[in-house]
Amino acid sequence: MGFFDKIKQGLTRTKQNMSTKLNATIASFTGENDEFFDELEETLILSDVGGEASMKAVDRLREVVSERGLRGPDEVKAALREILVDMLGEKGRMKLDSRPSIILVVGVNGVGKTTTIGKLAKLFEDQGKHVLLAAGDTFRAAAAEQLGVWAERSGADFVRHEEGSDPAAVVFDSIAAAIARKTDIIIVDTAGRLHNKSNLMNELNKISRVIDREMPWGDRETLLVLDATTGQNGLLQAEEFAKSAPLTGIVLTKLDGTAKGGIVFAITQKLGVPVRFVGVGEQADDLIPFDPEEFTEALLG
Ligand SMILES: Nc1nc2c(ncn2[C@@H]2O[C@H](COP(=O)(O)OP(=O)(O)OP(=O)(O)O)[C@@H](O)[C@H]2O)c(=O)[nH]1
Ligand SMILES: [Mg+2]
Repeated sequence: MGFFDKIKQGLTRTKQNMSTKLNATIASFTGENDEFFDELEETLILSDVGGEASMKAVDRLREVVSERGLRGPDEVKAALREILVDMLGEKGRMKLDSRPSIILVVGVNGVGKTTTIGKLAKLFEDQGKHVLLAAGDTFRAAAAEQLGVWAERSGADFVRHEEGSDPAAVVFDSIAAAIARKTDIIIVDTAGRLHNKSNLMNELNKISRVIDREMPWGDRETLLVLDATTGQNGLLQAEEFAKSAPLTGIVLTKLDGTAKGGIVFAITQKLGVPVRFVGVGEQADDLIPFDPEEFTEALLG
């Protein structure tokens, strides 16, 4: 199955919810009137696009409709599509050129960090890149085993320490091993939950400092994993995590299990951080590089 079909399938529930309502609203367009724009805004908000992003999109659409003198629903739909694509930002890619480069994966427990790392390892290994997985979640029993299984599946190297040990030391050893083995990309798994929140943030800070110190020349991405099924809640989590390390990208998981795909727009607006990947299932190839145009197309149909 191609990427586009995959994203379409992953978005089935969102489509049923959002596209149907959106298309119905757009079909009712008969010319500029406040009622139409209010209804459109409401439809977007109900589709989890978020108040701020919905208002922005509709305000822009008002401008475009009047500037270009748009008439039928088809023209309005094309304009809305353009605006939505625009809101999602550039297609962009992660900068992982140094050898090694490093991806730090953060997020609250259960959102899909370890699974995403497994999928990423497969994606990079399939591209001929050599990957090392660092078991930085030393808190939860069986976390390292779970990551080890993914390492084995994808053919990635794997560094772990004892349960309860210092994750920063795991990262230190992983960097040394990656340099010695000429590994291309290190991916660091982290705990989603510790005894309390400030412990977690301190731990992430410490890992971050080790990376600064050991590979100041290295390219680094910090990916925040958010579970799409939690909707707007994820935005609060993001703000917390952003304090511990500057985020460079979002991975939105479990899009296959939710009608809340519209949350992608709220996330990009609110955080100003691009969505890099979306997760659409539990299997190794259920991770899709995010493309604003494909996504919007899949959504609006
Ligand atoms: N349907 C679906 N399930 C997913 C996706 N990504 C992850 N999961 C499932 O979500 C559950 C939690 O995934 P993990 O990868 O263990 O989450 P985690 O963030 O590492 O959790 P902690 O280690 O406890 O912090 C697992 O059952 C995964 O299979 C996705 O894109 N779609
Ligand atoms: Mg995990």
